[in-house]
Amino acid sequence: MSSLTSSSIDVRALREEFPVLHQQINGKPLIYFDNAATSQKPRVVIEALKQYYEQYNSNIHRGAHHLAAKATEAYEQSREAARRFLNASSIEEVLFVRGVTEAVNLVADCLSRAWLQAGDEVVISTMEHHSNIVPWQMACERTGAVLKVIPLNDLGELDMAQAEALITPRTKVLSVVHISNALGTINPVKELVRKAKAVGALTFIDGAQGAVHLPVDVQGLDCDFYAFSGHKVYAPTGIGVLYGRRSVLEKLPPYHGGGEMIKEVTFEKTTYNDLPFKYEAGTPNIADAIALRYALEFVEQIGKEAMLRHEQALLTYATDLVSRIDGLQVIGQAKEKAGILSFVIEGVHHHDVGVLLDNMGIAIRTGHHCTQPLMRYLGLEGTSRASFAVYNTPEEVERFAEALQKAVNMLR
Ligand code: C6P
Repeated sequence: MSSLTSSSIDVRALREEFPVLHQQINGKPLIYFDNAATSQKPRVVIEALKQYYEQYNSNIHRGAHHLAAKATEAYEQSREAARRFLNASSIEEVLFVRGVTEAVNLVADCLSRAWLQAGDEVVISTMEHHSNIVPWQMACERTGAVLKVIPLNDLGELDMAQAEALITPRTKVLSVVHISNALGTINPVKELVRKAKAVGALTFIDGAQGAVHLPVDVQGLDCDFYAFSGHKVYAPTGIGVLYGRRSVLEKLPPYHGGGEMIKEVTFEKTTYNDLPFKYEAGTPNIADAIALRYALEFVEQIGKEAMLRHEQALLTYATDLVSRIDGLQVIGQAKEKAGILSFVIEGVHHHDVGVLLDNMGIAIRTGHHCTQPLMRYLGLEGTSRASFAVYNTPEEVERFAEALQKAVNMLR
């Protein structure tokens, strides 16, 4: 693999859209391989933020003036873009949140007040991010429900036989990650949702990594909830989307109380607003929500399939090159994997790898990746992780593999 254009995507042209990529770090051209943590932002997104603040900054759904109307329209257009992105059937099912963490907290909190009871079971998996563990533990503590955890096989895939055994009529919630941020595994979420629905459970898919690498169709998946964070999909931080099935959201209580989420307030009683506003208390993150639309359209224009092909080609190439390094073990060898490469190297601490690569201008993430239970399960303290985005190139992968070999030589 030697050309900048490894697929139908013109990566050279695309890189021009990302100003941050064109800089030197420690005297070397930046290679940004920390995309699973957060992706860089294209000019259209940065411009959308600038335009909002320079031209029509205003609160939404409230003012009678021109700027308020313009901001409200842009905000709601973004909701429509998110609806299309997830193929939800209606904008009433599309809630703006800060990100996946807030989405899981919202759902777990509401379900703990209106769905879960003592003795019920919540099924998650061993590869969950802390965001999809801790809110459920809190919900279980509050209700007396019990957390059950699907184990993995040696490749870092969900053990589907065990999943089958764990999903029983006691299961009231199944909450699993679409793509593991630590292993890269793409989970068979449709099959899991089908199993959970067959026993009457509600289903939540953590799409923090899934939404950027895979086409998502919430109607096809038939899940009750699906969440993603904007900042991993080329949008700003502080904005994300929670899809919720309308019939479920209608029955659940609100999460936060305050302005916007009400129809009428008296000191005796409050009636709640219609969906989606029932779940959007207070002045929302207007600017970042508006910019989200430009990021989603940017992704749609390139095409998720083309992006996935490009990122998987980089993954295959990188896996091949780094596997030649003596003592390197790839962590997560699932048959279905997205552009995330976790590895450990015998006799070398992952933190030192990160520091030396940074000295050579290469940004990766090292540590437990907010998946401490997974690391414990694997008997690891942490890994080094390179994660790819649409603007990364085979040439960067080659430089990364060379730099990694150099780092290992220095550390041994
Ligand atoms: N993972 C990573 O480097 P927030 O922070 O709310 O945007 O997303 C949380 C989250 C939930 N689930 C998965 C699968 C994730 O990957 C993340 C965020 C980053 O892997 C930061 S820890």
